[in-house]
Amino acid sequence: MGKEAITKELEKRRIPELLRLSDNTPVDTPQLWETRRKEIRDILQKECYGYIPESGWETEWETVSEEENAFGGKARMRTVDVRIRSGRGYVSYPFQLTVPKNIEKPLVFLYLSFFPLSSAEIVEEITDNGFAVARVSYQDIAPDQNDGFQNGPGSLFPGNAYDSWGKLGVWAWGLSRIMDYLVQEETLDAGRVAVVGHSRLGKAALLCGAMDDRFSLVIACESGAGGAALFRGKEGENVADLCRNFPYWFCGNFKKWQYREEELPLDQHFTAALAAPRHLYLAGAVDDEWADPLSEFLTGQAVTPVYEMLGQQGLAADRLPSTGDVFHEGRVGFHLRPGTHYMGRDDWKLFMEYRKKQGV
Ligand code: GTR
Repeated sequence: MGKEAITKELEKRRIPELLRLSDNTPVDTPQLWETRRKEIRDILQKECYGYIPESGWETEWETVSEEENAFGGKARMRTVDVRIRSGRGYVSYPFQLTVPKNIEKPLVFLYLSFFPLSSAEIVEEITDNGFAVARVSYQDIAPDQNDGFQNGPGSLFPGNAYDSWGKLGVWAWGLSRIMDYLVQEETLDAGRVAVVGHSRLGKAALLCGAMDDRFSLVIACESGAGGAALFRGKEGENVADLCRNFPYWFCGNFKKWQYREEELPLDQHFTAALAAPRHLYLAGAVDDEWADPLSEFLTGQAVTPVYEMLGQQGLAADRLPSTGDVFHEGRVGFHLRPGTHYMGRDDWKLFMEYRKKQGV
Protein backbone atom coordinates (compact mmCIF):
# COMPACT_ATOMS: atom_id res chain seq x y z
CA MET A 1 0.00 0.00 0.00
CA GLY A 2 2.58 2.52 1.17
CA LYS A 3 4.93 1.74 -1.70
CA GLU A 4 2.12 2.05 -4.22
CA ALA A 5 1.33 5.52 -2.89
CA ILE A 6 4.94 6.55 -3.54
CA THR A 7 4.90 5.15 -7.08
CA LYS A 8 1.61 6.92 -7.81
CA GLU A 9 2.92 10.29 -6.59
CA LEU A 10 6.08 9.92 -8.64
CA GLU A 11 4.24 8.88 -11.80
CA LYS A 12 2.17 12.07 -11.60
CA ARG A 13 5.32 14.13 -11.99
CA ARG A 14 6.23 12.70 -15.43
CA ILE A 15 9.95 13.37 -15.02
CA PRO A 16 12.57 12.65 -17.72
CA GLU A 17 14.19 9.23 -17.71
CA LEU A 18 17.48 8.70 -15.94
CA LEU A 19 18.36 5.26 -17.20
CA ARG A 20 18.33 5.91 -20.93
CA LEU A 21 21.00 7.51 -23.10
CA SER A 22 20.05 10.38 -25.38
CA ASP A 23 20.17 7.94 -28.33
CA ASN A 24 17.58 5.81 -26.48
CA THR A 25 19.93 3.00 -25.37
CA PRO A 26 18.80 1.62 -21.99
CA VAL A 27 21.37 2.15 -19.24
CA ASP A 28 21.81 -1.20 -17.55
CA THR A 29 25.50 -1.50 -16.71
CA PRO A 30 27.91 0.59 -14.59
CA GLN A 31 29.80 1.47 -17.78
CA LEU A 32 26.69 2.84 -19.45
CA TRP A 33 25.86 4.72 -16.25
CA GLU A 34 29.22 6.51 -16.55
CA THR A 35 28.29 7.51 -20.10
CA ARG A 36 24.88 8.68 -18.93
CA ARG A 37 26.43 10.68 -16.08
CA LYS A 38 28.46 12.66 -18.61
CA GLU A 39 25.30 13.43 -20.58
CA ILE A 40 23.45 14.46 -17.43
CA ARG A 41 26.29 16.69 -16.25
CA ASP A 42 26.27 18.38 -19.61
CA ILE A 43 22.49 18.98 -19.62
CA LEU A 44 22.54 20.33 -16.07
CA GLN A 45 25.39 22.71 -16.76
CA LYS A 46 24.04 23.89 -20.10
CA GLU A 47 20.47 24.54 -18.99
CA CYS A 48 20.59 25.20 -15.27
CA TYR A 49 23.83 25.80 -13.36
CA GLY A 50 26.23 26.86 -16.11
CA TYR A 51 29.55 25.23 -16.99
CA ILE A 52 31.91 24.91 -14.06
CA PRO A 53 35.64 25.17 -14.93
CA GLU A 54 37.56 21.91 -14.85
CA SER A 55 41.11 23.16 -15.25
CA GLY A 56 43.24 26.26 -15.66
CA TRP A 57 44.15 27.32 -12.14
CA GLU A 58 46.75 26.71 -9.45
CA THR A 59 46.06 26.48 -5.72
CA GLU A 60 48.17 27.05 -2.63
CA TRP A 61 47.17 26.81 1.02
CA GLU A 62 48.51 28.71 3.95
CA THR A 63 47.76 28.03 7.59
CA VAL A 64 46.99 31.43 9.05
CA SER A 65 46.17 30.43 12.62
CA GLU A 66 46.35 27.36 14.81
CA GLU A 67 44.70 26.58 18.13
CA GLU A 68 46.03 23.49 19.89
CA ASN A 69 43.39 23.42 22.60
CA ALA A 70 40.03 24.29 21.10
CA PHE A 71 36.88 23.50 23.10
CA GLY A 72 38.74 23.03 26.39
CA GLY A 73 41.47 20.93 24.81
CA LYS A 74 39.22 18.41 23.03
CA ALA A 75 40.08 19.47 19.49
CA ARG A 76 42.66 21.16 17.27
CA MET A 77 41.46 24.05 15.17
CA ARG A 78 43.24 25.59 12.25
CA THR A 79 42.32 28.34 9.80
CA VAL A 80 43.66 27.83 6.30
CA ASP A 81 43.66 30.31 3.44
CA VAL A 82 42.90 28.86 0.00
CA ARG A 83 44.78 30.88 -2.63
CA ILE A 84 43.88 30.37 -6.25
CA ARG A 85 45.42 31.86 -9.35
CA SER A 86 44.36 31.66 -13.00
CA GLY A 87 45.60 33.61 -16.05
CA ARG A 88 42.96 36.21 -15.12
CA GLY A 89 43.89 36.95 -11.54
CA TYR A 90 43.94 35.77 -7.96
CA VAL A 91 41.38 35.05 -5.22
CA SER A 92 41.57 33.71 -1.69
CA TYR A 93 39.20 32.65 1.06
CA PRO A 94 39.61 31.00 4.46
CA PHE A 95 38.18 27.81 5.89
CA GLN A 96 38.42 26.39 9.37
CA LEU A 97 39.35 22.79 10.09
CA THR A 98 38.49 21.38 13.53
CA VAL A 99 39.71 17.87 14.36
CA PRO A 100 38.83 15.96 17.54
CA LYS A 101 41.95 14.76 19.38
CA ASN A 102 40.60 11.44 20.58
CA ILE A 103 39.95 9.94 17.12
CA GLU A 104 42.55 8.75 14.68
CA LYS A 105 41.72 9.70 11.09
CA PRO A 106 38.18 10.92 11.69
CA LEU A 107 35.48 11.11 9.04
CA VAL A 108 34.94 14.67 7.85
CA PHE A 109 32.05 17.06 7.21
CA LEU A 110 32.82 19.75 4.63
CA TYR A 111 30.22 22.25 5.71
CA LEU A 112 29.16 25.25 3.63
CA SER A 113 27.81 27.67 6.23
CA PHE A 114 25.77 30.86 6.26
CA PHE A 115 27.64 32.05 9.35
CA PRO A 116 31.02 33.77 9.64
CA LEU A 117 33.97 31.64 10.76
CA SER A 118 34.08 33.66 13.99
CA SER A 119 30.77 32.08 15.06
CA ALA A 120 31.12 28.79 16.95
CA GLU A 121 27.79 27.34 15.71
CA ILE A 122 27.50 23.56 15.90
CA VAL A 123 31.16 22.61 15.57
CA GLU A 124 31.80 21.43 19.16
CA GLU A 125 28.82 19.11 19.06
CA ILE A 126 30.03 17.52 15.83
CA THR A 127 33.63 17.07 16.95
CA ASP A 128 32.37 15.64 20.26
CA ASN A 129 30.70 12.97 18.13
CA GLY A 130 34.05 12.04 16.62
CA PHE A 131 33.88 13.84 13.26
CA ALA A 132 36.21 16.50 11.91
CA VAL A 133 34.60 19.64 10.45
CA ALA A 134 35.94 21.78 7.63
CA ARG A 135 33.74 24.85 7.64
CA VAL A 136 33.61 27.67 5.13
CA SER A 137 31.39 30.71 5.21
CA TYR A 138 29.80 30.86 1.77
CA GLN A 139 30.14 34.60 1.18
CA ASP A 140 33.86 34.32 1.85
CA ILE A 141 34.03 32.29 -1.38
CA ALA A 142 31.89 34.75 -3.37
CA PRO A 143 29.26 37.32 -2.38
CA ASP A 144 25.61 36.37 -2.69
CA GLN A 145 24.93 39.20 -5.13
CA ASN A 146 24.26 39.76 -8.77
CA ASP A 147 27.76 41.04 -9.53
CA GLY A 148 28.43 39.47 -12.90
CA PHE A 149 31.84 37.85 -12.82
CA GLN A 150 33.35 40.59 -10.67
CA ASN A 151 34.11 39.00 -7.31
CA GLY A 152 35.55 35.72 -6.10
CA PRO A 153 36.24 32.72 -8.33
CA GLY A 154 33.86 34.07 -10.99
CA SER A 155 36.52 36.65 -11.80
CA LEU A 156 39.06 33.88 -12.57
CA PHE A 157 36.79 32.44 -15.24
CA PRO A 158 34.46 35.18 -16.47
CA GLY A 159 31.91 33.83 -18.92
CA ASN A 160 28.89 34.67 -21.00
CA ALA A 161 25.23 35.41 -20.31
CA TYR A 162 24.04 31.98 -21.46
CA ASP A 163 25.83 28.92 -20.16
CA SER A 164 28.60 30.16 -17.87
CA TRP A 165 28.55 29.35 -14.18
CA GLY A 166 26.21 31.04 -11.74
CA LYS A 167 26.88 31.47 -8.04
CA LEU A 168 25.74 27.96 -7.09
CA GLY A 169 28.46 26.66 -9.39
CA VAL A 170 30.99 29.08 -7.93
CA TRP A 171 30.23 28.00 -4.35
CA ALA A 172 30.33 24.32 -5.38
CA TRP A 173 33.69 24.82 -7.10
CA GLY A 174 34.96 26.69 -4.02
CA LEU A 175 34.10 23.65 -1.90
CA SER A 176 36.01 21.37 -4.25
CA ARG A 177 39.12 23.51 -3.80
CA ILE A 178 38.86 22.87 -0.04
CA MET A 179 38.40 19.17 -0.81
CA ASP A 180 41.75 19.33 -2.68
CA TYR A 181 43.29 20.19 0.69
CA LEU A 182 41.36 17.62 2.74
CA VAL A 183 42.33 14.68 0.52
CA GLN A 184 46.04 15.33 1.06
CA GLU A 185 45.69 15.87 4.83
CA GLU A 186 46.97 12.64 6.39
CA THR A 187 45.29 13.08 9.75
CA LEU A 188 41.83 12.75 8.13
CA ASP A 189 39.88 9.90 6.53
CA ALA A 190 39.99 11.36 3.02
CA GLY A 191 37.85 8.56 1.63
CA ARG A 192 34.97 9.56 3.89
CA VAL A 193 34.23 13.22 3.47
CA ALA A 194 30.60 14.39 3.38
CA VAL A 195 29.67 17.70 1.77
CA VAL A 196 26.74 19.40 3.50
CA GLY A 197 24.68 22.56 3.25
CA HIS A 198 21.25 23.95 3.98
CA SER A 199 18.78 25.68 1.68
CA ARG A 200 20.65 27.66 -1.03
CA LEU A 201 23.77 26.06 0.40
CA GLY A 202 22.07 22.66 0.17
CA LYS A 203 21.66 23.39 -3.54
CA ALA A 204 25.38 24.20 -3.76
CA ALA A 205 26.36 21.10 -1.74
CA LEU A 206 24.21 18.87 -3.95
CA LEU A 207 25.78 20.36 -7.06
CA CYS A 208 29.26 19.99 -5.59
CA GLY A 209 28.70 16.30 -4.83
CA ALA A 210 27.25 15.84 -8.32
CA MET A 211 30.31 17.32 -10.02
CA ASP A 212 33.04 16.03 -7.71
CA ASP A 213 33.22 12.26 -7.18
CA ARG A 214 35.58 12.42 -4.21
CA PHE A 215 32.82 12.89 -1.64
CA SER A 216 31.53 9.68 -0.10
CA LEU A 217 28.28 11.33 1.00
CA VAL A 218 26.30 14.30 -0.28
CA ILE A 219 23.86 15.98 2.14
CA ALA A 220 21.28 18.49 0.92
CA CYS A 221 19.16 19.84 3.76
CA GLU A 222 15.90 21.55 2.79
CA SER A 223 17.46 22.50 -0.52
CA GLY A 224 14.13 22.93 -2.35
CA ALA A 225 13.89 24.42 -5.84
CA GLY A 226 17.17 24.20 -7.74
CA GLY A 227 18.27 21.71 -5.08
CA ALA A 228 16.80 18.30 -4.35
CA ALA A 229 13.12 19.08 -5.01
CA LEU A 230 11.59 17.99 -8.31
CA PHE A 231 10.46 21.01 -10.33
CA ARG A 232 7.56 19.18 -11.95
CA GLY A 233 4.48 19.29 -9.72
CA LYS A 234 6.34 21.21 -7.02
CA GLU A 235 4.62 23.37 -4.40
CA GLY A 236 6.12 26.70 -3.33
CA GLU A 237 9.12 28.13 -5.15
CA ASN A 238 9.38 27.45 -8.90
CA VAL A 239 11.74 28.31 -11.78
CA ALA A 240 10.19 31.77 -12.29
CA ASP A 241 10.56 32.62 -8.59
CA LEU A 242 14.21 31.59 -8.68
CA CYS A 243 14.84 33.60 -11.86
CA ARG A 244 13.11 36.67 -10.45
CA ASN A 245 14.82 36.66 -7.06
CA PHE A 246 18.15 34.92 -7.66
CA PRO A 247 18.89 34.88 -11.41
CA TYR A 248 22.64 34.98 -10.71
CA TRP A 249 22.60 31.63 -8.88
CA PHE A 250 22.04 29.92 -12.25
CA CYS A 251 23.18 30.36 -15.84
CA GLY A 252 21.36 32.65 -18.26
CA ASN A 253 19.79 29.75 -20.18
CA PHE A 254 17.82 28.74 -17.09
CA LYS A 255 15.48 31.71 -17.60
CA LYS A 256 13.96 30.17 -20.69
CA TRP A 257 12.37 27.45 -18.54
CA GLN A 258 10.22 29.85 -16.51
CA TYR A 259 6.59 28.65 -16.54
CA ARG A 260 7.77 25.71 -18.68
CA GLU A 261 8.80 23.19 -16.03
CA GLU A 262 7.04 20.41 -17.95
CA GLU A 263 9.39 20.95 -20.90
CA LEU A 264 12.65 21.08 -18.92
CA PRO A 265 15.17 18.61 -20.40
CA LEU A 266 16.11 17.77 -16.80
CA ASP A 267 14.61 17.58 -13.38
CA GLN A 268 16.37 17.60 -10.06
CA HIS A 269 16.64 13.82 -9.83
CA PHE A 270 19.34 14.35 -12.51
CA THR A 271 21.46 16.36 -10.08
CA ALA A 272 20.85 13.98 -7.19
CA ALA A 273 21.50 10.85 -9.27
CA LEU A 274 25.04 11.94 -10.07
CA ALA A 275 25.92 10.97 -6.50
CA ALA A 276 25.16 7.31 -7.28
CA PRO A 277 26.45 4.84 -6.23
CA ARG A 278 27.88 7.02 -3.44
CA HIS A 279 25.67 7.90 -0.48
CA LEU A 280 23.12 10.69 -0.69
CA TYR A 281 21.08 12.26 2.10
CA LEU A 282 18.07 14.50 1.59
CA ALA A 283 16.43 16.21 4.56
CA GLY A 284 13.13 18.06 4.69
CA ALA A 285 11.03 19.89 7.27
CA VAL A 286 7.28 19.55 7.44
CA ASP A 287 6.48 23.28 7.54
CA ASP A 288 9.00 24.16 4.85
CA GLU A 289 6.37 24.53 2.13
CA TRP A 290 8.49 26.87 0.00
CA ALA A 291 11.08 24.09 -0.42
CA ASP A 292 8.41 21.34 -0.54
CA PRO A 293 9.63 18.25 1.35
CA LEU A 294 7.44 15.85 -0.65
CA SER A 295 9.21 16.92 -3.84
CA GLU A 296 12.56 16.37 -2.10
CA PHE A 297 11.47 12.91 -0.96
CA LEU A 298 10.30 11.99 -4.47
CA THR A 299 13.75 12.79 -5.82
CA GLY A 300 15.13 10.20 -3.41
CA GLN A 301 12.65 7.74 -4.83
CA ALA A 302 13.37 8.75 -8.43
CA VAL A 303 17.10 8.04 -8.12
CA THR A 304 16.57 4.68 -6.42
CA PRO A 305 16.45 2.65 -9.68
CA VAL A 306 19.97 3.92 -10.47
CA TYR A 307 21.26 2.59 -7.15
CA GLU A 308 19.46 -0.69 -7.74
CA MET A 309 20.90 -1.04 -11.23
CA LEU A 310 24.33 -0.54 -9.61
CA GLY A 311 23.58 -3.28 -7.09
CA GLN A 312 22.82 -1.01 -4.12
CA GLN A 313 19.79 -0.16 -2.08
CA GLY A 314 18.58 3.40 -2.69
CA LEU A 315 15.88 5.04 -0.58
CA ALA A 316 14.45 2.44 1.77
CA ALA A 317 11.03 3.99 2.32
CA ASP A 318 7.88 1.90 2.45
CA ARG A 319 5.48 4.87 2.57
CA LEU A 320 5.18 8.55 1.81
CA PRO A 321 6.90 10.36 4.67
CA SER A 322 5.05 11.86 7.59
CA THR A 323 6.36 14.06 10.39
CA GLY A 324 9.34 12.57 12.19
CA ASP A 325 9.98 9.78 9.68
CA VAL A 326 13.60 8.71 9.28
CA PHE A 327 14.73 6.38 6.48
CA HIS A 328 18.31 5.30 7.14
CA GLU A 329 18.55 1.80 5.68
CA GLY A 330 19.72 2.49 2.13
CA ARG A 331 22.35 4.51 0.29
CA VAL A 332 19.81 7.31 0.01
CA GLY A 333 18.94 8.60 3.47
CA PHE A 334 15.98 10.87 4.21
CA HIS A 335 14.31 12.47 7.19
CA LEU A 336 11.29 14.69 7.62
CA ARG A 337 11.75 16.85 10.66
CA PRO A 338 8.91 18.66 12.40
CA GLY A 339 9.17 22.45 12.19
CA THR A 340 10.22 25.11 9.72
CA HIS A 341 13.07 25.95 7.35
CA TYR A 342 16.28 25.60 9.37
CA MET A 343 19.26 23.28 9.80
CA GLY A 344 19.87 22.67 13.48
CA ARG A 345 21.10 20.11 15.97
CA ASP A 346 18.20 17.73 15.26
CA ASP A 347 19.27 17.53 11.63
CA TRP A 348 22.97 17.17 12.46
CA LYS A 349 22.20 14.41 14.94
CA LEU A 350 20.46 12.44 12.19
CA PHE A 351 23.26 13.10 9.65
CA MET A 352 25.77 11.72 12.18
CA GLU A 353 23.59 8.73 13.03
CA TYR A 354 23.30 7.95 9.33
CA ARG A 355 27.07 8.14 8.83
CA LYS A 356 27.72 5.84 11.77
CA LYS A 357 25.11 3.37 10.63
CA GLN A 358 26.28 3.31 7.01
CA GLY A 359 30.00 3.64 7.82
CA VAL A 360 30.34 6.47 5.36
C1 GTR B 1 14.98 31.59 -0.16
C2 GTR B 1 15.02 30.94 -1.51
C3 GTR B 1 15.22 29.47 -1.37
C4 GTR B 1 16.32 29.14 -0.39
C5 GTR B 1 16.34 30.07 0.79
C6 GTR B 1 17.60 30.03 1.66
O1 GTR B 1 14.74 32.93 -0.21
O2 GTR B 1 13.82 31.21 -2.15
O3 GTR B 1 15.47 28.90 -2.62
O4 GTR B 1 17.53 29.13 -1.03
O5 GTR B 1 16.21 31.37 0.42
O6 GTR B 1 18.71 29.86 1.18
O7 GTR B 1 17.45 30.21 2.86
